[in-house]
Amino acid sequence: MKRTRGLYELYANDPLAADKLLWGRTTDPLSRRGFLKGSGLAAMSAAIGASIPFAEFLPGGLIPAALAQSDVPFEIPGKSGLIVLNDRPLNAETPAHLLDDRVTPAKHLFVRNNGVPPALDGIAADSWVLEVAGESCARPQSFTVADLKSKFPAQTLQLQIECAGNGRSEFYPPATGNQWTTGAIGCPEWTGVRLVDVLKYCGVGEDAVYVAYEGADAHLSGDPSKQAISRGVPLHKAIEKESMIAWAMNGEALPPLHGYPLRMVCGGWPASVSGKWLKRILVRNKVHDGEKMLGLSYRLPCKPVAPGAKVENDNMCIIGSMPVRSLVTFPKSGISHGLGSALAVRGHAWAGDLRVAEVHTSMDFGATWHRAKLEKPANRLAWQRWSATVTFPQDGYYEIWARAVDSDGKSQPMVLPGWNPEGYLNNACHRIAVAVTA
Ligand SMILES: Nc1nc2c(c(=O)[nH]1)N[C@H]1C(S)=C(S)[C@@H](COP(=O)(O)O)O[C@H]1N2
Ligand SMILES: [Mo]
Repeated sequence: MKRTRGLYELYANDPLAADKLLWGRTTDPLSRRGFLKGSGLAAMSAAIGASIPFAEFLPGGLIPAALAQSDVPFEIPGKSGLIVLNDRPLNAETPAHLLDDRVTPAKHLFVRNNGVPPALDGIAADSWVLEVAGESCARPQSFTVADLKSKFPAQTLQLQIECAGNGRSEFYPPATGNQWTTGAIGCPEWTGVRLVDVLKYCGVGEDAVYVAYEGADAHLSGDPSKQAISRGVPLHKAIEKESMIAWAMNGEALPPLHGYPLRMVCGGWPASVSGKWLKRILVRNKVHDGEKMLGLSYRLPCKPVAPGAKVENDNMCIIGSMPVRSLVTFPKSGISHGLGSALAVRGHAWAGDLRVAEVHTSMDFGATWHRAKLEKPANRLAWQRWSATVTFPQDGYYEIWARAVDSDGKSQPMVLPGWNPEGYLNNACHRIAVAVTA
């Protein structure tokens, strides 16, 4: 079931967890005394639109009346128009028409958390320490954010990140997990240092095969011995010049939800390899075996299987580069359009480590296709803008489908790609509805 969650539902489920999620406020469950200060207080003030002089007396787990009695749809602080799929951990996706910007603004970037993010209060970028270690690291050492900025050249690149589960909601038999539709994708501009520069500085052993991350978020159970997620990439992906350790997104410090103050960004691969709240980088002498690297997580049957089949662990292969995909970001699905004029449509297309070679559109359910105009990416691993005009033969109901083809000649499937147990990599054509009026 696809559902959005409003403020009431969030608070009804677990008021103290809602407080923590929305305002970063930790509340003592017995006294209901919250500690609302710093960025948490700022977030609540911004949502209400005024400062709160007696904030220290506001009980924890209570929806501020200004929000509770408002008919304005509630928003996650810093976000606009996202659909919340889950609140613990927070997962929210972006409707396609809100991904129309060439560079995805922070307010429209999807959120995928596996655990409990570090509390916003008290994280100072200046005192944050990133450690580089692992069996195959010759000179393990630590860096502050300032060290990274002073020791290595900075670069700014536009890189797409897409959750491997994007599109999961369409698979049948269904897979458990977040029921993403099409919105777990974004392509912001990231600033930071090249991962390869930092790795070289610390010495990469000859037996190194994998580079992994650990973040500062906590496991949902609260058990400090468990990690929420700890994934990585093979050495060849880690040392690509586009793979980076970023401290800024779209020219501003990383937003707390997106990994402040440091995160990895390895564009074109499942976004789960782009570790947020980055505390440790491990140079491994074997395929990394951290949380969500093993079993069914981020793996596909090495050989295709029938829908619903049981797949043994040793027939599961780790997902690498993401498949070719596209979105129609303009117009918004469901619009009405007059028969007399051509309709301008546009969107983005991306293809993991590859380039997009062609985009085609159809307005007759895939019977005929027309090649769209396709722009070059801002840089490697950035999505590409496509645009087309569509004319309709008569009034009635139409769908516009978009289908991209990668530089190896592989096309998006029109309906669904191969089934897999966890519902990854559904890159089926995106479609929008258009009512053409006479
Ligand atoms: N530390 C940490 N890093 C993480 C995650 C997480 O839960 N914790 N989620 C991963 C997953 S599964 C995805 S899809 C992306 C989402 O990035 P975003 O929330 O910035 O859009 O972050 C990845 N990095
Ligand atoms: Mo993800």
